[in-house]
Amino acid sequence: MKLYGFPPSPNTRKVQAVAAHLEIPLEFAFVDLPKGATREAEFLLLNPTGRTPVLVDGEFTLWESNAIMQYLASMKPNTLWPADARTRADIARWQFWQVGHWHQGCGGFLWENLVKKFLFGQEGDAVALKQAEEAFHRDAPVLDGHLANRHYLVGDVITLADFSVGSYLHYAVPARLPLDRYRNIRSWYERIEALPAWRDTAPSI
Ligand SMILES: N[C@@H](CCC(=O)N[C@@H](CS)C(=O)NCC(=O)O)C(=O)O
Repeated sequence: MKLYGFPPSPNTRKVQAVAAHLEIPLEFAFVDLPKGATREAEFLLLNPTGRTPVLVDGEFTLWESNAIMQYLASMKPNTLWPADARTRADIARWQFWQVGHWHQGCGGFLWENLVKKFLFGQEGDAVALKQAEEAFHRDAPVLDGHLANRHYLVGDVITLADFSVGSYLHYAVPARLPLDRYRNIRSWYERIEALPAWRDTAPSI
């Protein structure tokens, strides 16, 4: 199987972390995002939405990082994505929440405070940062409250949900995520950071 991705992106890294955790070998194809490689015709044949990551498994091509994570984790029995229907629904709930809601705050901070500087040498836009801050403080209390008496998001062990929701936090400091008041989120992310699969897939920048 071949994964097309950009290692500094949280969406690529969470897929790589799942593969590493489950010891599923993946051939890696670097997609040069800063050079606009996702808009080239060859890449658009893989993913017409022009985004990474993309997994190619023989004749099957799959995009959307959370779908790729579920597909990889379906290949063998494991605790990241157990077979039980309710546990899967619970994990999927958090993965949908990540992409639909949590991303608004986290993704906004990453884009404004980090990616813009890295790609274009620009400072973050004050209005966009204000919107990201509002979204962040709307959703972070829910996550923090959920983690008050739990080590992980679903059940007692790490699952796909933790990799998806936690994926932005590697950049908490440079993206200036306002995490100060969310102690439970910070200690939960420390548990994710301690995982070999997360450490081994850390981007070099
Ligand atoms: N919901 C998608 C988001 C993918 C996405 O936004 N990927 C970004 C990198 S983080 C990308 O490839 N952007 C390329 C571009 O916008 O040109 C997923 O989870 O896979």
